[in-house]
Amino acid sequence: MKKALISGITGQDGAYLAEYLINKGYEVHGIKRRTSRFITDRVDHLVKDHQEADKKLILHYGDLTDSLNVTSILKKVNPDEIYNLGAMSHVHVSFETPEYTANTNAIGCLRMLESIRLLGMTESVKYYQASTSELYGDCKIIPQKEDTPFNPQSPYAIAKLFAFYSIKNYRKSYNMFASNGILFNHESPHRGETFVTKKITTAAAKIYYGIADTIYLGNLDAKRDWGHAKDYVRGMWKILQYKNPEDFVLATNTNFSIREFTKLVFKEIGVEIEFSGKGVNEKGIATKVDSDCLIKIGQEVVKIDERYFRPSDVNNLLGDYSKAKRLLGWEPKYNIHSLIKEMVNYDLERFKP
Ligand code: NAP
Ligand code: F7E
Repeated sequence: MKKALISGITGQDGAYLAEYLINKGYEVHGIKRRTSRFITDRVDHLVKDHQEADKKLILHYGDLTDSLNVTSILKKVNPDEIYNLGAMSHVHVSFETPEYTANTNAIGCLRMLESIRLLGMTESVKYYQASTSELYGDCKIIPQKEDTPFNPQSPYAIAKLFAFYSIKNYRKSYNMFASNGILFNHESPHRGETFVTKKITTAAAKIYYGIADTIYLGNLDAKRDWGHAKDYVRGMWKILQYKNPEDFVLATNTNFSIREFTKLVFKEIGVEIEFSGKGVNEKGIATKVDSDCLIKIGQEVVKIDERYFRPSDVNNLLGDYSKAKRLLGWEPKYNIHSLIKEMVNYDLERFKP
């Protein structure tokens, strides 16, 4: 039985990947952080199904900022595949916690690579690094693919740049099977609630039931290439099954602005909204209501709060996944409409009175 080690197993991608690998017959080990409350809700169903009965999921306490801990887990588990998904993954928060972000996202990756080397595992282990479309940053070339130059715009992206090149360096210097997945934004019902898509679907459901009146957002002009996390964890696995360690873009080849995404979400709950005004005075107003919800025509359902603007933002990300399609046979199964439908239905059910 193959063994996989996932850092960040309690996060969105870690949970989907653990389920995917268990279904493929892997024994899955995950690193969870010590916290004062339980944070394993995304994997609790797997723990219940697989920890007691056949021990296909084993969780270890750990932290990517702790070298001895990383080395000790690697030694204990001796995995065939490592998926390094652990990160301080919020771009806006990284401006407030740049040192911690670099320690986790940049040096955390280096700690893993160096532990693999010192433990003599370079020949036996395959390593996946969670790289990101944020590396392209303020990029004038559209769409972006594997050879598009990087221009990172946040402490998050700069830390991920260090990790990206560390992978290339260890691959070349020590002949390690280490690959970067350059993943564009991917979402799901289990996305963290401070990311914009989940924030919007959550708010739309609350406004639908009259639990809230308005959602406050920041930059509505930014465009993102949004896919579904389920498709992307399948891509991560495929990247490690390829004959050579290489870097791959996973994306949907389409993008939408935050404003367009918001309109699509409200349309899904039967409400048309129109935007008017400029900058911090822009508002999204309900103009047509086709469902039983408590939203009224003329209601200001979207307003701007400048707290959500970033010191520097990334405005136009659009991926080109043709390399992954050609070499891995990977393509996304979800599009923006099926993604939004699933997220909205989940949140409507969650807040149903
Ligand atoms: P997420 O939901 O925020 O999950 C991040 C995971 O990392 C959580 O399990 C978190 O633990 C863990 N973590 C944070 N700091 C850590 C530390 N110091 N030591 C060990 N673990 C730590 O993120 P995600 O959306 O699943 O993303 C997974 C990875 O892909 C991340 O590396 C992210 O940067 C990258 N990525 C994401 C996207 C995307 O659109 N989702 C796109 C490109 C790349 P807690 O649960 O304890 O907080
Ligand atoms: O922001 C704008 C915001 O926080 C998207 C992470 O998974 O994907 C994610 O990073 C856009 C930005 O994701 C709000 O300014 C407007 O332009 O959902 P987000 P992100 O920054 O793209 C990449 C690929 C990763 O690697 C990261 O780990 O939406 N925006 N208003 C807002 N964003 C938030 N969060 N909240 C708002 O109110």
